Amino acid sequence: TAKLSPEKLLCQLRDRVNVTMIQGSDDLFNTSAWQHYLPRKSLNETVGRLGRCAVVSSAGSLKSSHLGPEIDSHDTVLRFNGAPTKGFQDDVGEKTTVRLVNSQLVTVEEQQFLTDALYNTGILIVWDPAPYHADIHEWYRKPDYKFFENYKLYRIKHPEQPFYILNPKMQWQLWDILQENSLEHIQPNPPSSGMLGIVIMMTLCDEVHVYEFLPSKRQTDICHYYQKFHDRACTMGAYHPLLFEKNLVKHINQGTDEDIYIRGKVTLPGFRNVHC
Ligand code: NCC
Repeated sequence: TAKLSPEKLLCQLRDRVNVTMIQGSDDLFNTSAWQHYLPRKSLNETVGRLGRCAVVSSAGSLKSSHLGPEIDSHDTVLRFNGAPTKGFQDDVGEKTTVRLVNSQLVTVEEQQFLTDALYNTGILIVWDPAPYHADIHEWYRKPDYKFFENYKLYRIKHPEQPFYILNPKMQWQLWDILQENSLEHIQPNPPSSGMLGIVIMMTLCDEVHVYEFLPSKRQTDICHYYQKFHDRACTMGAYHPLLFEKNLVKHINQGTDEDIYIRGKVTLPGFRNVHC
């Protein structure tokens, strides 16, 4: 269904999606108050150049996958939102280098973001569903969730842990490419954390392996590997354009169909290994 060749699509992603974190020099964040809270080092300075990276979706199909050792063999592992490792090491591994969380998780009291020790490992990145191509002023005034206060509270509690705010322009640059490469009209909601995490890692790593974003033979209606909750929309999408994201990732996969079927595994090049 995609309109561009895989090679051209990779070039579009590399050249049009700017993965940046909010910095103390950005408009509205260049106040002494904000500069005090934002990490002093850039994400690039913090992580350096990454080699083999794993992105672990939260899908129920990770259950009984025994992918843990394979996932942990990567230099860097990205996980999402409240996805745990404790008690699930055999299927998802135990290494967490980066955790990408949405602004709802950071904001909503019941999620216990400020108190659950799960979040105290690795580098944190939070993103918020900003209005379509909103400038930073509009977004700052009207974030989808008012996560700024909890961001600051977390930073006070854990000043040494790197914690970044994803620049919201990225999600719509990526959405535009998803839309251009789909025959259908896509709902104007931002890509899922999963898709954002994949592209973030493509900017940082030499090679990216993604687990159970494209479902394997273990595909199930169980939403998460760590919960009993059933909902097909978790895999197919409702709010997020998940189906379109998955079609695009399938199109640029450099691994085999067998790897998808057996391991739920996709292989993607880091952007520094994409030559246009
Ligand atoms: O469920 P969620 O996502 O945290 O999952 C992380 C990413 O894994 C991929 N996934 C997940 C389940 C599944 N069966 N198949 C998958 O492919 C997706 O790429 C997904 O992005 C999110 O994207 O941030 C999301 O967050 C949850 C929820 O807010 C958090 O888990 C915090 O509790 C959303 N669920 C609800 O709001 C009820 C979900 O829609 C999207």
